[in-house]
Amino acid sequence: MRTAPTILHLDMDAFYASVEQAAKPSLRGKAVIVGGLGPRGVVATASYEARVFGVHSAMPMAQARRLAPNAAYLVPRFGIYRRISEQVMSLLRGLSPLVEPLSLDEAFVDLEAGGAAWDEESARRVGVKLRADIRAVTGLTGSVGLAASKMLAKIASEQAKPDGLTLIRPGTERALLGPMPVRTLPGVGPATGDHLRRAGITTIDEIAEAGEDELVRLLGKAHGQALYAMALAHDERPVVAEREAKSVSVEDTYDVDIHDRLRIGLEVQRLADRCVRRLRDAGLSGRTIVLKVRRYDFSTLTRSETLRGPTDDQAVVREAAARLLEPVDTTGGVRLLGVGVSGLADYTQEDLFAQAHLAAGEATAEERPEAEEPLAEEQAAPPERVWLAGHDVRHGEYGPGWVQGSGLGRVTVRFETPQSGPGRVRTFSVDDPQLEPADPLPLVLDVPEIAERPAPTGTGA
Ligand code: TTP
Ligand code: MG
Ligand code: MG
Repeated sequence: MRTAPTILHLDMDAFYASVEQAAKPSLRGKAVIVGGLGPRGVVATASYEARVFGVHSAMPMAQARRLAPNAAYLVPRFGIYRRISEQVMSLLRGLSPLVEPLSLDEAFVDLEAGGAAWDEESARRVGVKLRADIRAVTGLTGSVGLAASKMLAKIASEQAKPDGLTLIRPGTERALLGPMPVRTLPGVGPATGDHLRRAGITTIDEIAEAGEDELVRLLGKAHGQALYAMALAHDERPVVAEREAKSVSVEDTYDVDIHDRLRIGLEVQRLADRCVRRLRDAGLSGRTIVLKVRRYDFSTLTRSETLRGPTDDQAVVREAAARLLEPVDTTGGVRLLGVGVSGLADYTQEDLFAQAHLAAGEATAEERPEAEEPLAEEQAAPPERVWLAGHDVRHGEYGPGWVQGSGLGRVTVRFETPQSGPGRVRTFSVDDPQLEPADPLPLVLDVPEIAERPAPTGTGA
């Protein structure tokens, strides 16, 4: 392991909710909940003001409404989140060629590889400047963790939240980790956590005390050994630059449309197997299983399911693909079938134990409904005049605003912009000809130029 805290982990604070607060002045400092608002919707995220009420990601929306009835409830605006994510990632790439994004709002950066930092002091300086640059460019806050390994850098940024920076001095890792709950370690989700607790292990120190043999006995060889190493703060995983391939997929077009349901099912299994082979050949695993079906009339449908953690297990991919096929209507015949895996990783980051059970056939696969953006293809654009809460509109007379709510033939709009003060609400008929959907407005008007990668700093310093 390196001796300087030069691995940086960045994670934006309450990302979707913070974007909404920056865009909508009337929501700043307020409880804001973003997610699916339908009957089966789940919370994508909640502003820190809403977390006080116990609302958190992945909670059913109905439960959130009970906990925080007065919060603002908004539908995600993926387009603007993606745009801001690109701004943030480009700032990170200014620091080092080794940037490993984990999601829209999160990435590891190897500061040593870029020559941007080589010791504690230079690393802290880079982290402080990065946070200031992110604020200047996006108007938002992100938290930074600095440590000598990925695992600890991520734990550090979590500790820094919200709007902070934490640096873990090399040499202090064991003492810091010891009293923390086992769930802090990557690879320990609810299932593994429960399993360990039943064995009397609740803290990371207790993992270390139990010893490697006991961990292997409890969790199996691979998981037991990995967890024991992490409990001792051993983590040698390198920061891996963004992969070219974001997904691995295979598909087949059939000369004659297939009608037979059984045959379609068999084809999907075969494609799943081929896809897993490709995945393994590339040394990858992935979290999201995607099924693609093109029907006789060329209408194409993609459905996806996101697992708790990355997999390269044939049985898991087969099962997920079969589940995805189940509700698809194929009566008119099928022209093309495809199976893919995206959300790629080169290690299993999430709940390893749950994953093992899944592989063993216990159906604990979990869709992450509405949390992820639907796949691009054939998720038909929403009809023009659906007024989703939080989405942007423009009124011929009153200008730009956003939908605060709609129902009973009415839509209420709050007229404000990222640069205005809190605005006023007006109500219109849903088919008011003056009202139309609009593009999101930029959060920051004069985005400052941030210097490219710093000039080589010389290693003698
Ligand atoms: P996170 O970084 O996990 O959470 P966050 O940025 O909202 O809050 P924190 O300050 O704790 O980092 O996720 C980033 C975004 O991803 C989040 O704003 C919304 C989305 N998301 C989902 O859609 N579903 C989920 O279950 C989670 C965890 C996140
Ligand atoms: Mg975040
Ligand atoms: Mg994140």
